[in-house]
Amino acid sequence: MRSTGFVRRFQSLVIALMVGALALAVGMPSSVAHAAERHTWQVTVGVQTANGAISGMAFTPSQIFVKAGDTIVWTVGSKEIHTVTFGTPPADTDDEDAEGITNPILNAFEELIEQFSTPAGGSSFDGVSYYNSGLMTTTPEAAGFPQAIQQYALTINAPVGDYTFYCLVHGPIMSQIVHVIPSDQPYPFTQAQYNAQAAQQRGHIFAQGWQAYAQTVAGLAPNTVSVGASVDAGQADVMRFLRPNTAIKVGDSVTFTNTTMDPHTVTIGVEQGILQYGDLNNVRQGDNVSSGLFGAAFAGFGLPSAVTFRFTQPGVYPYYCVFHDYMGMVGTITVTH
Ligand SMILES: [Cu+2]
Repeated sequence: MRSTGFVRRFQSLVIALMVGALALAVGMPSSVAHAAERHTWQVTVGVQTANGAISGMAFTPSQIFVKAGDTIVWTVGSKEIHTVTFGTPPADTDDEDAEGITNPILNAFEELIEQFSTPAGGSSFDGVSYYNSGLMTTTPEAAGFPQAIQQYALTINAPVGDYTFYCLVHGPIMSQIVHVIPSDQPYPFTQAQYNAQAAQQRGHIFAQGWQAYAQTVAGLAPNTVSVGASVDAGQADVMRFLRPNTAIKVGDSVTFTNTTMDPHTVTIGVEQGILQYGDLNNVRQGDNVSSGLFGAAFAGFGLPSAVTFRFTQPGVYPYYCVFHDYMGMVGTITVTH
């Protein structure tokens, strides 16, 4: 009896396994049917350390495989501003001269901000038209763009093929390939796998940023401040004044250098715009003085890659970057007799 019962239980187990296998086999056509189901994929735009010091110009993951009917949701992961863009933006139709902006630098800035901020293309991606999310940041108010968004979604209705999305603010160095695959092909990765890839990418960017941070500080000449630092032509950016606190004597100077691709300023006192103002050669307590936008990347506008401030009165001079103070780009010059 016992053995019969055992055999019976064993047989029912075998039957259960067979039924299970049959269910799987029967399930196969229905999993093909599942392929036509719409998936939603999550992607992060830009990465930044919690303290804002290291900012990565990257979509994570850098590649994603989708099928027609799927939706991609891009969520911004940084205080740094970015866009999700496909194709070439239309030529500027606005007349900045008519708006009274005659300075070529302000004109160019105005034009770029307009381009970044203008959403285009709607929510269905056809693979041909121009698409733009508009500006994205985790901190719209602090970044100075209250209209900026945190999420952007597109439903993919493009033919099978590869499509490169990029960030208008940071150019082609910050891009992502969206592979649209045939609907009868299996997805090569799950969302969990993409998340793991993204975490790995993020870790790599942050490590590179901190390494650039340490190397830049180690290589600084006396009374010199590095305004940011870059890795891989800006793939990772250090959003800090490097060695931000400098102590000097009255009559001494401090030189600030910007070798990165980013626009930065060194500004003391009340902000009065993004162009240079005040007497940099004779900085005194209570002065409003600024380097204005400067850096190696802006030589085309006749702007310097380094600026020098000479302090002629003792005191503590806090300074900041008008573009990136909200990320923590601030420092102090202490002047004593
Ligand atoms: Cu800055």
